[in-house]
Amino acid sequence: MVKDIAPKAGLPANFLWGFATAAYQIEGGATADGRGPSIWDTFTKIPGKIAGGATGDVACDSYHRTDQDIELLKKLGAKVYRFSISWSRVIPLGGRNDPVNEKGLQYYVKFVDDLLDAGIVPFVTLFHWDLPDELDKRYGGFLNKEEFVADFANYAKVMFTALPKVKDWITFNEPFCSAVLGYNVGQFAPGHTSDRTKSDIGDGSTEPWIVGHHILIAHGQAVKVYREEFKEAAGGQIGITLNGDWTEPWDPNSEADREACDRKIEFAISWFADPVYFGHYPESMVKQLGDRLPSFTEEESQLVKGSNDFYGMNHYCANYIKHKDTEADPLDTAGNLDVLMEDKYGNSIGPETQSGWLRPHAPGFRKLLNWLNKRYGSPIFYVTENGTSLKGENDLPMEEILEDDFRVEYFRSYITSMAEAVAEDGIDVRGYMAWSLMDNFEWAEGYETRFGVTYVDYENGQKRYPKKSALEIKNIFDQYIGKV
Ligand code: PNW
Repeated sequence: MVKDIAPKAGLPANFLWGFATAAYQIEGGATADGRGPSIWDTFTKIPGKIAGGATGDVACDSYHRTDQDIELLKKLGAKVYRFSISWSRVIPLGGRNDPVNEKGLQYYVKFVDDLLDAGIVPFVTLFHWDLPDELDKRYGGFLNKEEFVADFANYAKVMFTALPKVKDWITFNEPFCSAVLGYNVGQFAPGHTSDRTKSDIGDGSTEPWIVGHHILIAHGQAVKVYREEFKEAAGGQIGITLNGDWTEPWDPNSEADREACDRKIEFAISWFADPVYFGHYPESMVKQLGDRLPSFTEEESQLVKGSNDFYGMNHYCANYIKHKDTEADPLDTAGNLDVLMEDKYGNSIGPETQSGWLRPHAPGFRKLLNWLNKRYGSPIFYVTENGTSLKGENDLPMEEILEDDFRVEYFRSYITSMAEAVAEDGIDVRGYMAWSLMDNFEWAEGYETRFGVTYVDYENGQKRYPKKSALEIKNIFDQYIGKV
């Protein structure tokens, strides 16, 4: 008789784990010390765009509370902290001929020093969606290849120069979201869409592909600058962070649904990862999008190909995928398929959360790591985000919010799935950053959706209170670290 053997789970002794945030979501200090507006400062002021009319003007006030954030990280046992730089805090107008704001720059210099003094590794994202507003107004932001690429590369160089002690750099966070949510759905800044009831600017059938293309080239250019001028001296590494969920077929017996599962991952992840690893777009996208998908010149292809020292992986959930038999709509960005929460037999992919798109399904984490590992030739992985919201959490009294057992279970199951991928499948995952260190400005959902392991009391001076999950993560990692 064959006994069921539970998969091994374990992580290497030097595994880096900790928490992640992003500048616009936590910093506040919107006009402090000469910071200029980003497209999110502008977008949040448009009535009806953000739940509750919220903005990031104050957020968690981390601009003035770095000491509290570092104390919190120490208390939770974090070894690494992923945060992002507000480009318009450092270069208020954003461009390569615009002045650098020394005070804004010094905020990050001191923060990195303080983190290092506390024994915490700074993992720095250069761009987490907050483009300087002036660049959007001046030349159309991401849509203008020459200007955008040159300005991003200049900004990246300013940061590489100012922060020589940082060894871990992410160029862009989730370019998929900037491109699709910002230029097709219109739910994110700058709010372009073909839906004229929502905005009178944009063409959702072409702009997202152009934006994604230019972000890839800007990423490649920043990596080139880093490798030529900084990498060796810093002993550092650089990569891009991509978001993507696991997919299961709506009908497991349908070949078309199974193919659609791969196509969905290609449209979400390989859109960026194929150029970064292979220098060209996936065949499935070329086939569906035709001329609407830009193409790389030979020089651009060479610039982008091989531009990851590591793969930055943001991962939250899974979906069922159903192939569509009709011809693809020009506004489609998913791969001509339906994304569903239930399969053909009515099985749910996972329990509901506060986020309509997010249903936990932990086995998908190990499966997606394997999918990526195979396609991209066993890269080094850092999980740069993973976490969950809780249905109705914001309506509970604080004492109940602090007992977030659902989130504890989410982290336990997801971290276990990752530790199985490492111990059983030999995947080289070197770090994990939970989203998020604390409740914060959750983009279009404002402050109504909480992703933090720490409760932030927005009514009473943004005071921070660790939830149960904040303290449990350490126990979960203690169980696995050193076991491979
Ligand atoms: C990530 N979706 O974004 C971001 O990197 C974070 O800034 C954000 O707070 C976090 O996930 C939680 O939402 C996503 O609609 C936003 O599929 C939306 C989606 C996916 C990722």
